[in-house]
Amino acid sequence: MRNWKLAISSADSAPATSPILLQGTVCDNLEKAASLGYDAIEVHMRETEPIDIDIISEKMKKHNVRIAMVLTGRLNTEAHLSLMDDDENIVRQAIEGLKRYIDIARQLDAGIVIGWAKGTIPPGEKRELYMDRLANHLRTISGYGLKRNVPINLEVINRYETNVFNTALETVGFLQKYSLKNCFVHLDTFHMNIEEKDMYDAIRCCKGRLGYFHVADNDRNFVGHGELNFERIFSTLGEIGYEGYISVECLPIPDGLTAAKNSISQIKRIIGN
Ligand code: LER
Ligand code: MN
Repeated sequence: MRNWKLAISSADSAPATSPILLQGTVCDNLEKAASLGYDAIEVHMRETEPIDIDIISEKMKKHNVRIAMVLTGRLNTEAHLSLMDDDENIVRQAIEGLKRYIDIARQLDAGIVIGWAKGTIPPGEKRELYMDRLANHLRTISGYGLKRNVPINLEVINRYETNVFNTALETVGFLQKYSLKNCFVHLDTFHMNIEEKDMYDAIRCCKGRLGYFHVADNDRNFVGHGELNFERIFSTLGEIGYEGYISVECLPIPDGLTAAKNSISQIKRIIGN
């Protein structure tokens, strides 16, 4: 199969209920990821966090490991900002925050992921109005990213966490309808297992638009723990010519290190590198 690069989720710290496997400084997590055989980390962080690009770049070079994505969820969970909010001031701050994430990602040669920071549609409200608003703001952000060579990946997340972009088809349809450039679909097998009628067709419908791929088993434990058919999942990714990262984002059960080791050994067994 393809020679995909493998990434692993990381943050400075995270509760045990979050699908974060490495905890510590970016430098420490880069080193840990490399020693576990991963090619990259994805970093969950705040856009206001100071980072020392020179030291991080040196670490990346030394261990031949990269930063795949900067994740923006904390803009919503901690700062309560989102792109679909009714309050223009909140939206303005959300856009500024996302631009700051793009500035960080540019320096790290990474992309960004937007999941919860897009926000949700309040119950009973007119959906189209909010989707138009979201598209409008994503156009601003993706244009800012395009000038800086930073792609924007929209994560498809299950209905219990959000009410926008729950399926691959919905997300592809949105990108097509609004002709958004520099925006890609980000799938996650945990969410797909909840929402998609057929996971393989869901991957197929993202052909040419898939920018990032999270893996966890059906119970969000490490790859190989549950019932998902990763042979078929990876072969479908190959079929559509996906060339991005495969990133392990699963629960740290029994602990982060064991889940990281188990996942990578299963993935390498299947993809054969
Ligand atoms: C983030 O990548 C994700 O998948 C969400 O469910 C937040 O945990
Ligand atoms: Mn995910």
